[in-house]
Amino acid sequence: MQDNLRINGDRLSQRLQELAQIGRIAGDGVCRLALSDEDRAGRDRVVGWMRDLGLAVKIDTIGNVVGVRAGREDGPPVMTGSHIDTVRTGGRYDGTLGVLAGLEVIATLNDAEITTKRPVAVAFFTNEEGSRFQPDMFGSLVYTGELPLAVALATKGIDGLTAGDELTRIGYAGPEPVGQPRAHAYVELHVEQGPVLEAGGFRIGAVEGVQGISWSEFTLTGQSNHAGTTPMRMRKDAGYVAAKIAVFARKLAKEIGGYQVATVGALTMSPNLVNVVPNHVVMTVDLRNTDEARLQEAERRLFAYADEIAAAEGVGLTRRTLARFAPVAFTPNLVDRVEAIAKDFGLPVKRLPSGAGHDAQIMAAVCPACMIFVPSVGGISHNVEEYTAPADLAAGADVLLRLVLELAE
Ligand code: HGY
Ligand code: MN
Ligand code: MN
Repeated sequence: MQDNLRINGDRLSQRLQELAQIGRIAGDGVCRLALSDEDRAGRDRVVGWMRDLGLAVKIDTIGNVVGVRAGREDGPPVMTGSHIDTVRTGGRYDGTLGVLAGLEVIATLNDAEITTKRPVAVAFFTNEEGSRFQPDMFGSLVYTGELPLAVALATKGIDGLTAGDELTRIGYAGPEPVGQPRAHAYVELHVEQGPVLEAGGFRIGAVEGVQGISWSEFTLTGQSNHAGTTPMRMRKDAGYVAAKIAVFARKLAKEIGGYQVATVGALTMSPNLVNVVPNHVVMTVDLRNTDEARLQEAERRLFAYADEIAAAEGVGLTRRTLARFAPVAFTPNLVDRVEAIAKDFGLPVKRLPSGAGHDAQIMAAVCPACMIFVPSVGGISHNVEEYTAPADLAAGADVLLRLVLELAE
């Protein structure tokens, strides 16, 4: 009976559509920055669905929310989930698919009146994106003990507000100690956010691991001066140094090759006026690679170059690490199961690494963990045009259902 069990794809798409209205932005995108009013509204909606499905909802001191469905026996639940916070130009699937597919698994078990041996839990973690408060995977890092709660609560966001104050303001500073309930295993369904599955005609990704991530913030201090009267040889131009660092980062990624990527995503210049040589720039550089040694080489070369060009231009430079994760490998036998289940369902499946960071890479430190990917049309994500076909959403959720059932028995 359980082999023929499938989720209800329409109900899943319905919920995705409804949640996407919360924080909706032009172009059918979503903006629910972590701990914002929109995040609160999204949280309230998902907690409401959790309660409607009969889950026991627990909120911990960093605002992670876990809905637990009782099993025939007590003990650590099989956990699935993801995040519902988004970047500023977010799509409707990044994170939310994993949470709502988890709820769809619960609804399907309820409809079929199946009680699994182990409890099953659906979680959403606080601030996975790391756009407003760094680092990313914030909530799952606190859940696993890698990021101390006090440090997380004291973290200042890009708007100067602290995570603790914002968490209290939105009413999600929960009573539960972090790290509860300990998971028996963690499985996360997520859109690929890259071009690989679509390009190869694959429907499912059996994710082997997550690449290493290095986020740095550079603060450059020059001298504001008159754009017309200051000879080029007398300038201390922070904007020029920032531009040189950005061009170097791009060249470095090309030279290292392979999976190496480099992104200058955030850059603020002051006084940001047409006729003033900029004296102050804050910029970020995001470096990633599946190979830790190569990632360290990229960091070493970038940092050395930045120091060199800043010194040559008489511009002060300080650097701060915003996030740093080594590559993570998922549990091999779980990756094998994702691949085998997809084949069972007749779904073309490919093993691949994740280019994006996910809560699953953090959970892998405390329990067996894996991820299931479904294709992103055009490989687009962190963009309002993010799209995954309903049939692929349902296929991914069916693979999730089957794996959760296996792990929960
Ligand atoms: O940056 C990332 O990879 C993720 O979206 N937080
Ligand atoms: Mn995500
Ligand atoms: Mn994301």
